[in-house]
Amino acid sequence: VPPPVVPARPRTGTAAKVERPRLYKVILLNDDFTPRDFVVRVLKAEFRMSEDQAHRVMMTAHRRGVCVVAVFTRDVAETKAGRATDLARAKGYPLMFTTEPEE
Ligand code: NFA
Repeated sequence: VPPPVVPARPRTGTAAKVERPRLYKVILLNDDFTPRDFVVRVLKAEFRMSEDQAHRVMMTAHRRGVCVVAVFTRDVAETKAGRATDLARAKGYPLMFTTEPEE
């Protein structure tokens, strides 16, 4: 009969290092056409913001050109930015959300 297979005891000092996934910012871009109320509605629907938070983010982008909406893993950031941009496109507005890596 073959000898039993005994798993090797993990060596000390070689524990696998766990790295945090890189995070991506979702960025709201200002434009001259999308109504303020619609921007607020999209922020509330796609990013689960309160009326207050959504209004502040919208006004920051309106005044400064861009505003960071939130940070997520890459997949979630790209999905949310795409869905939010698509909601606007469906109404004929040029509203745009982009993503970029942190740091
Ligand atoms: N600038 C747009 C307006 O005056 C509002 C807006 C804010 C659009 C933030 C896009 C992003 N109607």
